[in-house]
Order: sequence, then structure tokens, then C-alpha cells
Amino acid sequence: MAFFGAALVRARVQAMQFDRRSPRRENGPADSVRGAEVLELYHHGSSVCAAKVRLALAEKCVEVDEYHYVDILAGEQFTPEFRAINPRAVVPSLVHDGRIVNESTLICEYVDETFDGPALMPEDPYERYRMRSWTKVVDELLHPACADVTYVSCHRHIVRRLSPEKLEAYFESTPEQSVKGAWRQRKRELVMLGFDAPDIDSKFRLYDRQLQAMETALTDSPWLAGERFTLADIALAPYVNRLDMLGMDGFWRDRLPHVDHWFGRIRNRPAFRPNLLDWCPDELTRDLREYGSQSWPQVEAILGLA
Ligand SMILES: N[C@@H](CCC(=O)N[C@@H](CS)C(=O)NCC(=O)O)C(=O)O
Repeated sequence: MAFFGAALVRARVQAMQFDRRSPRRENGPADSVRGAEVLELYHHGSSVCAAKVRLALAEKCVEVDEYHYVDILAGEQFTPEFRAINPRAVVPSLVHDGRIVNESTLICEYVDETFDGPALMPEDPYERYRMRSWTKVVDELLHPACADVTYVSCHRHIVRRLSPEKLEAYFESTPEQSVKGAWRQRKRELVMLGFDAPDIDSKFRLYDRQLQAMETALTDSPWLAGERFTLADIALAPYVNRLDMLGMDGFWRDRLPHVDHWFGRIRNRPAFRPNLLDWCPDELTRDLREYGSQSWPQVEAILGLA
């Protein structure tokens, strides 16, 4: 990761011409608990990692001063300006008074440690370990699987609306180390081959196993890391919501009652709708639902539910 002087970064950030679209923006908390410093978030409407950070900020009652919408399905993440902030060309990035904070899990911890507001990490070291076991599994396993699941079920149809030249540029601009290792090649496979992409079934099964692990944990306690709502719940919420937005709640409905109940409680939190649904533009919400529902019979077959 590149580090820059705060002044240089501030100048670069100010020079950037990111579109500040804010579909139906109503970011929950009315009162900021911060001082005068400036908080900026680079994000996208269907990014699970960005949704995680928006949720953490809202649960913490921290208000963002400037949202920069980076359309990752149109290639806006590949500009030199954005790569100066996020060298892997991925959202989200938080810029706090000119200081860049990347990696969604680290951003969430940074937010919790930096600002006042409800604590999102347990005090007790063992409980904190339990919380981090979930955020680690998201980073290492669930997020890479989710990228495949999302692309093959929906996003491949969206990026294929690009002209052949733009699609080629979209593939070639993707850094090798991006969403995960070898993402440039994998993205191309997922877009061009769909459900015939090598090893795609295993990604849906991995997702399913993680939901089952959640079911086991939630049998013993109301929240993933124990008695309290923590960054573990915040980390998993966008991934369950992703399946829900794809019309794939069959992953857990009538199968995993504790996950169902947990997600119902997550959905009822005031921060949920503004941060996990409303930032997704209507057309993208429709695409996720329609393409996802069309893919569901294949997913059911992969999971052995059909
Ligand atoms: N490890 C990173 C992963 C971020 C990531 O994968 N972001 C996705 C959206 S959820 C992205 O920007 N993708 C851009 C692309 O596919 O080119 C984090 O947790 O922040």
C-alpha cells in the first residue's frame, strides 16, 4: 500500500472529479459525534465491502461529510486518481482529514477506535477474538466467494452491456491483486463463461457452509460473537443481504431458522435500509433481483435443494 503525506493526499482528493451521486441519501444519524475533521467515503451501491463500512459508520453515529460514488461496473475504480487512494482499485476507501484508510475490515476497526459512540468491538480479549474470527473468515473466504457468486449470477450481464472495446479495457484495467488474487483473469472467465466457469459450484457451497456456521453460532447466542451486536454482525450482514437482493433467500429460508431470525433483527435496525439498500440505484436493484432470480434454479441444483 502506498502512503502519502496528508497534505498531498488532501490536494489529490480535492482535485478529483468524482461524481457525488447520492441516491435517496438519508444517512440515519442526525447528530455527528465528531469534531471539525473531514470524513470522506469512496464507495459503490452494490459493494458488500462498502455497505459494511457504511453500516459501521451509521451504527457508530458517525456522519460522513462527503460521499464519492465510484461506479465499479463502469470502470471508475481504474482511474489513476482513485488508484492513488486505493492501489488495488477497489472500494471502499475512507479518507479521514486527508489520511487514507483502506480495507473494509480495517476501516471498521479504525472507525470504532477513532470515534465516540456505541462500542462495536468487545472489551474482553476472548470475545474480541471471536469477533475477529468472523471478520477474518469474511476477508479470506466469504468475500472471494461472494465476488464469484455476484458476478456469475448478475454482474456479468451488466458489464456485457459495455461495448466490446470498453469490456476489454474493463478486464485489462483490473489489477492482478484486486478483489482477490488473479481477479483479472477470473473476472473474464465469470463474465464470458457464466455458470460454465471452472470451479463455480464450490463458491456457492462455500457460501452455504458459512451460513451454516452462522446458524451454529446463533443457536447459542443472539449475535455472532456473543451477547452483543459487534463488527462480526456488521461484517456478515451485507453478505446475507447480497443473497436476499439476488432473490436467493432460499439459502436460509426454511433451512436455517437462526440465520433467518438474525437477519430479521438486522433488517429492523434503523441503519439497515439507508446503508444497505438505499445506496443501490433502482436499476441495479432490479438487475440484482431479476438476474439473481433467473440464476436461482442453477444454484438450487448446485446446493442439492432442487
Ligand atoms: N479486501 C477489500 C476488498 C474490496 C473489494 O473487493 N471491493 C469490490 C466491491 S465489494 C470492488 O471494488 N471491486 C472492483 C472490481 O471488481 O473491479 C476490502 O475489504 O476493502
